[in-house]
Amino acid sequence: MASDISSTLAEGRTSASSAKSTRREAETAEFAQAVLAGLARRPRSIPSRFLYDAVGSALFEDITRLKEYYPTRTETALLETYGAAIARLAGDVDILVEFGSGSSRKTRLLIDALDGLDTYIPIDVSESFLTEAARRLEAEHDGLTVKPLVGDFTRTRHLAGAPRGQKLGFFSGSTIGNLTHEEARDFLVNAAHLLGRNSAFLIGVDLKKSLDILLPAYDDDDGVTASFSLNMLARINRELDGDFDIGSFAHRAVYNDAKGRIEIYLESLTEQTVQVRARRFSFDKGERIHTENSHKYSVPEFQALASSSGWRPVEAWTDDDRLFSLHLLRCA
Ligand code: SAH
Ligand code: AVI
Repeated sequence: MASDISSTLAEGRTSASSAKSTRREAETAEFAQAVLAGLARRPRSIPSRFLYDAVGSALFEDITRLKEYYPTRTETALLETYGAAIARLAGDVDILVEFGSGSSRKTRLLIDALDGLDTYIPIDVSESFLTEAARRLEAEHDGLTVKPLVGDFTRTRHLAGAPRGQKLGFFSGSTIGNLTHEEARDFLVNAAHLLGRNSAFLIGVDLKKSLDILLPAYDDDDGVTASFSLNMLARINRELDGDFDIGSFAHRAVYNDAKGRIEIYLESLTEQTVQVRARRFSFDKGERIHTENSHKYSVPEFQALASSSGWRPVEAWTDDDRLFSLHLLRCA
């Protein structure tokens, strides 16, 4: 009997670890495809989700603690102040689904405010970070089932293993701002299908503001954001047999007023040739790779986007300095 159980457990472990290595291989293949295509096109660009391997996720956590980076502490304060009101307006919730959950630190405030929550489904592309955050959260909350889903939230078409029940979506940190308006609309339309009829959705959205506040948040004095950006090149070296000289690229953050977004680039400081998976890419001095956008919205701008994407705005909360907003939406 004991050996039956242990062999079943061992088989379970084997299939779980082989699923994990298949997933890793698929992620590396996608990364390779995105990098090789992105370095060959003009302007050069690599999608921002590839910033988040284990190193990138840890660096992002460091960013959230910077004095210059106001979004995390402001959103946390909004959740502390309005958590009870959010829970009341959200109504009965059985399942909380979080997109780009990261450390799930802010989620604790929402979980504590929601009565009778049964299941938490965090979705994130950064596998080891997600697994560890989910394990910690489950250990802290008796009776809460945590079902982490590894993957790209823009391409999640069903919630594998989710029980039936009323869902609340949570998309914190203004990660929606990392999507273009078109991508954000597609994401919201898909989320409406995923979360289902009459579901609610709580989304943290960074507000438009003065460049005195905005620019340092994306280019801090200690160079943590620069390390986060440059990790894209370090990851290429680690995973794709690249030979980027990290010191000969610089992090650049600029505000594009017409598009209402911070744009982040890696700029070559010299004329140089780089090799990735045996393909050569030449850079002129000053040539850039676009790695990230971070769109900023006024409250009416975001409400208009949500309304055109299958969601009805219910309430929006902002801090007194109007740095950040939290939007509660209902599936239309
Ligand atoms: N919500 C957290 C983390 C924000 S950082 C907070 O507010 O602090 C953005 C998170 O989204 C990271 O954990 C990153 O791994 C994840 N992420 C970014 N793009 C993603 C994508 N396309 N699919 C799934 N996860 C993604
Ligand atoms: C996760 N995301 C919302 C962050 C942002 O503010 O756009 C990522 C980030 N990039 C540099 N600093 C923070």
